Amino acid sequence: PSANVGVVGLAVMGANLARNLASREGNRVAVFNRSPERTRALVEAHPEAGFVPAEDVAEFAASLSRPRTAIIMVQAGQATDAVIQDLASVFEPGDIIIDGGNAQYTDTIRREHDMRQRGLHFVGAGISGGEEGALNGPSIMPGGSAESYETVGPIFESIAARAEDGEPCVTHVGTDGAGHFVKMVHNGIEYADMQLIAESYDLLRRVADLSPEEIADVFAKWNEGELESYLIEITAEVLRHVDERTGRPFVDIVLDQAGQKGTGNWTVQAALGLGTPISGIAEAVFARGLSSHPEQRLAGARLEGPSAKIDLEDRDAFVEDVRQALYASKIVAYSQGFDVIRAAARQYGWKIDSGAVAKIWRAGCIIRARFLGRISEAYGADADLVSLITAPFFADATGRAQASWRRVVATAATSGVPAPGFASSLAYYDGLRASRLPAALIQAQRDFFGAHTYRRVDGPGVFHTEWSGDRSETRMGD
Ligand code: NBP
Repeated sequence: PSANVGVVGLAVMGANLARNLASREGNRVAVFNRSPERTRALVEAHPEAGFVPAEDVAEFAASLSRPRTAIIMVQAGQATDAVIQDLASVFEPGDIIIDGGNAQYTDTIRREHDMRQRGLHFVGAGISGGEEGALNGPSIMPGGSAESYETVGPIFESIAARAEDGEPCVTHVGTDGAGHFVKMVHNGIEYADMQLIAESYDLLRRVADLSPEEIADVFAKWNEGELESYLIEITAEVLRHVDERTGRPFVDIVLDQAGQKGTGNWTVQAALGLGTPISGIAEAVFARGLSSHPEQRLAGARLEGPSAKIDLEDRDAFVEDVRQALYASKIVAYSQGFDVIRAAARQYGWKIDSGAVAKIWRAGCIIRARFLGRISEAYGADADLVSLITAPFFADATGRAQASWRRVVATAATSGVPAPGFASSLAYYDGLRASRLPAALIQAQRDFFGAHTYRRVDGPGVFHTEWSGDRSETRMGD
């Protein structure tokens, strides 16, 4: 056996990851793919990589030194299960199977359990950064046993993206499904981030009457400040791009229906199950949904509303308000994202270091952003932080932004431009702030129609009022 790590599944992601691995000192990479043509093509195209190719799974196993370590990069779902079973049939106790695909974390929990029964280590590793990241350095979110991380950690560190301070963007997230859960939430936050940027663009275009090119300049400028991030950067590039065929702004010739592959949806479903409000992410998923129902939108075009154009007294001030609204709403989205990670950690017994997660998102992944360093610091200062927004740095930032944020949400409403991300994030912020919520009324209604009982503000106990009788109160318990 001559290879220290192997890759199974050599489509674009697997091939790039294998090349990345092979380019790092100390790695010798075995490669295997169901259709052997793909393996041959990769080996032929990249003689410099020194790949050790295998035509079947037995040959692949024989080419790996022990403990065998193989990264699966095949289609999520059944294909992944099939490959895991194939590997498990030729691997021996102590060997490590890594799934680098976009698996559902519940599948990862099941697979880890199955493999553990067979004496094998199973690592569900979220890998972010797309094709480019796989080749040049992704952000990696592995979940699995601490023992397997001793072998897997150095391999991942060798290929991961590096943050500005040189730290590799990988950390042992937790056991079994923890890595894939965190990767899923990463994608959910990505949905929210993109939605907020899109709302900013829409308001600047339709309310402030700026051209795509002018808005590109605005985003490029924003990218020099606290909003500095990959997504803001590419937004400026997209907005500046002109369609070759028509000479029109590219953004105007793209059909306005945003697709989705499911990770945003999964994040919201998981949050619903865990009872964690991640309204910013949910609005982003729903907004893509709304965009993709042309028949409803065609019918809806008849509905009345104001014209988006309003007389702005000070356009620059409005642009700055939008920037502040974007920043504050983004803080809410990340805060909610970390809430759902922490709720899942409690549910599944994962010991997840939120600060370490924020750190590994600083480079290599789609949501890489300057302010992740601040998130990491906030959790570093207080590992039990109950809500990221309440950390001094973020409480201060949202506090400074809130007046702008309110003006933007109000302007969006009066001008008829939808801003569900901004509006719902602000409502969440005000919900957190409220000293008293109308939940009291809801609980009273629940007691009225369903005898669901209530607690009182003035002492212990659980009570029920005889709503259909004499309205006397009975103490039902403690
Ligand atoms: P695909 O998701 O398109 O899968 C193609 C690979 O799966 C090929 O190697 C194919 O083998 C193999 N495969 C299939 Br399909 N069914 C199989 C089976 N039953 N047994 C064995 N192999 C099977 O590849 P990809 O786009 O490179 O993505 C790989 C993984 O990475 C996926 O889980 C995807 O969700 C994830 N991904 C992540 C990112 C990111 O940004 N992190 C981006 C893109 C993809 P064949 O050659 O024999 O058909």
